[in-house]
Amino acid sequence: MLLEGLDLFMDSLSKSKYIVALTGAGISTNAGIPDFRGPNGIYKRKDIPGEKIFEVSYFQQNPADFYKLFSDMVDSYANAVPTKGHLFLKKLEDIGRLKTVITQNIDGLHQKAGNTNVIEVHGSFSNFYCISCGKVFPMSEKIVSVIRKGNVPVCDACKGALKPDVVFFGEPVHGLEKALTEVQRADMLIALGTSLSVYPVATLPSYITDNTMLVIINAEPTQYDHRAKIVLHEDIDLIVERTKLL
Ligand code: CNA
Repeated sequence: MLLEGLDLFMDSLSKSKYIVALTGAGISTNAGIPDFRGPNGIYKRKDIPGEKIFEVSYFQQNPADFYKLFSDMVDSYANAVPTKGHLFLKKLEDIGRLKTVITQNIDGLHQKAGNTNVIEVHGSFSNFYCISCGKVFPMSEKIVSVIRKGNVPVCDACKGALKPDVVFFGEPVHGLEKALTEVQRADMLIALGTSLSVYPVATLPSYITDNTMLVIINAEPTQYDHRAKIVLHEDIDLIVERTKLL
């Protein structure tokens, strides 16, 4: 079954002209960044109050709680290198087939891999802003070292807490309209490493046209598996290695 799916995937890749990738935390787990909902995801940790920690209203009242959690993860974000999954998408762009990456990830690894058209619907860690006066600060070694020590980075102008420019629950996502247009232009939509359970991004696969082939590569089942032409429940890096495109 897996081999059949792989053969069809490889054959379809070579015929597609407008591939769009929709990625999630699972494409970065092999880079050492834990996902949320996978078997080793952050939500499985007993010391973390689940999704609450990523709610914007909770952050505004308790920024220290977020940074306590993030202190032991900041280096994995700052030092991460792209996985084979990221390099595969770069290769698909280089050979003219992949046009856009829509990512829920905030780790910047698609850009590090060299993809040029990346829509970061949930923002990224490349910038921080002050929740009191709005001043923007690019991610820097100074900010990383404050976070690494378990402290809250603060604004040099007003001493307000800095928040990463990452979309928390309760905040609007970025670039959704452009993402939707790209999904509707695609002749192949590949969802990689996403549980497809965080809205509104999780609605995107429902907008594919009749001419779009939906491919899902994810370790666990998703709500869209029944609508996909190809479903590969496997490690992304193992799959992309077998395509021999790398
Ligand atoms: P999720 O809900 O945690 O789902 C990840 C999915 O990937 C799970 O179904 C896993 O089974 C699967 N998975 C994990 N590793 C692999 C692998 N190597 N091969 C195949 N499948 C794998 O994450 P989503 O992205 O769907 O949820 C959206 C959230 C997660 C967004 O708000 C992100 O900002 C947030 N997030 C991002 C990162 C990151 O930037 N790397 C890390 C953690 C969470």
